[in-house]
Amino acid sequence: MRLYHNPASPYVRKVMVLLAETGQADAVTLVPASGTPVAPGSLPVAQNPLGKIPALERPDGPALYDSRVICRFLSERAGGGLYPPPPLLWETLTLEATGDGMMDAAVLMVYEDRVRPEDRRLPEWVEGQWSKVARALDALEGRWLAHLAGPLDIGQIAVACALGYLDFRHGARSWREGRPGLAAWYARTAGRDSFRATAPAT
Ligand code: 99T
Repeated sequence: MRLYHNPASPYVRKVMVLLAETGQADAVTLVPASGTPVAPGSLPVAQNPLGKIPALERPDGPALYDSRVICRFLSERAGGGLYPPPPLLWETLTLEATGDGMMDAAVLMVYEDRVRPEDRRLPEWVEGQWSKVARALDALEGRWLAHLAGPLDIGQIAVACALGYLDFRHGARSWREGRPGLAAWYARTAGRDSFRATAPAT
């Protein structure tokens, strides 16, 4: 299988962590890809009409895209494990959506800086994106720590990749302040081999 990949992408990192955690790292060849909505560059537009990474080419079916789909496919391929049965599944998928949504907002903030000319940027819009991240961080600290303390699942992987991305691109926002439980959980999780091996270079 071929995985369209960029080490800066937290969505790609979800897939890479899952591959490592399920012993499938050797099952994929990485294909470097980069670009933005205004300059798609080497993004896999033929494999994913949305022009986003990750995308996964497989020998026996059409390419898969969106980290949620790819992660679920690869987890099934390895015999499951990172998706508990219902009813805990619904909580786990909601946690994954929380991590992914934090990434979405954080990536839009980066694109605003990288893609939009300075005189056309809207600071309120950027702060609105950060408000989403901040509310999600507060929810994680306030109501998700018990779930985070349980066995590793796809929700935890998504949240840890989102927090790693905040450190990588938004370090000045100091997300740990006032969130000691989340910070401690992240320190433990980021120490796993799968996260250490996939950390974006700063
Ligand atoms: O939006 C684009 O045109 C290109 N962007 C991407 O491919 C980003 C890379 S993160 N990926 C996604 O937005 C995937 C989202 C999807 N829902 C999923 O796979 O879960 C780049 C971050 C950076 O460079 O800082």
